[in-house]
Amino acid sequence: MRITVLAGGVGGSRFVRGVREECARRWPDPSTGSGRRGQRGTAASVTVIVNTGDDLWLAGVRLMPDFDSLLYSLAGVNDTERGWGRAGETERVSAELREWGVGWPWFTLGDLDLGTHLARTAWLREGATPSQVAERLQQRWPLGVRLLPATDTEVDTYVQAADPDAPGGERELHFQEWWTRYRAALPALEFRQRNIESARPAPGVVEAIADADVVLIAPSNPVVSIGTIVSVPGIREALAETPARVVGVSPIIGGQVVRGMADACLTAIGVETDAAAVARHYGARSAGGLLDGWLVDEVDAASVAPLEEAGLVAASVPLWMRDLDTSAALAGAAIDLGAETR
Ligand code: FO1
Repeated sequence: MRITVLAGGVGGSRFVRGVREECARRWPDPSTGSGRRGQRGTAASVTVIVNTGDDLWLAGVRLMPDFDSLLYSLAGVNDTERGWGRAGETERVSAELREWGVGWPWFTLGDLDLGTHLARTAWLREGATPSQVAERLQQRWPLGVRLLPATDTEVDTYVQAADPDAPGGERELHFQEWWTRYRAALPALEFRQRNIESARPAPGVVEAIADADVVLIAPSNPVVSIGTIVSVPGIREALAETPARVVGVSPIIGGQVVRGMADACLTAIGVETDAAAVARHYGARSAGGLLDGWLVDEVDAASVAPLEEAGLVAASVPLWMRDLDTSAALAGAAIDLGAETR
């Protein structure tokens, strides 16, 4: 079984942990038994195409927040409370940087996390591509899945936002500033990924989509996470052409975002914060869109019938990923919906 997942950071990490667990239960790898941290191996192969639109240069180092969230979470070294960064983190270097006026005072670079950014930046400076760096970072922990940055081109997302204090009433700021400094409170007018027109899928991305048995779209931000991945020229085309079924999971439950700022992003592009509206935004593959199947929460069960009329195979299941079991059950439902749409 070959499963390819399109994912962003925090929601993506929980979902991918569920996919890994469900694969280990359904298709155990008889040769591995119980690995480090009790992680079981699987005979299935799972590839995750990771959003790179949240990436940035800060204080001289390259940050890849969604990649790192997946890396730390799958390795079991993540801060589960905050949802990003390393467990047991300290912030001594960040405090020094603040004293020097380097970086952003509202943006914390943890000491352990900075080790990752320094290693990544050193390898980039030596000439490695982001996907080669990603491969090296994954050698440290047995993740049980392969993480691929969507593109090696820097496609950092900038937000055109309304700001009454700015000349002309609006200004452009990096997505991370818009989110971590203003908590999305400056109304977003537009999201722009730099260099996106000239970006190319990273090595292995198109193949992972073309050769998959099922492609899953994680319950990640439809605009700045999944939207960025499918805006890389060549990825949408690969999704259109793959013989695999493409199944998405709604990041919206009962008209609310599960976490993050997807509601502010959806509003900016004129899409309602609603599970069915996100499905219609992605569109049915039969009508030139991305999806064959779509999972909504049980509270959104009323949208299943209209979505099926719009050409999707839809189902309602519990979407809250409270723990590994509920994440694995959700992943299993998505895999099953992929088989059903065949
Ligand atoms: N999120 C915050 O809310 N505040 C921070 O200071 C912060 C620092 C940070 C450093 C490294 C990293 O990889 C992620 C970090 N995040 C922080 C999370 C990040 O801003 C976002 O939640 C994601 O990019 C959105 O998916």
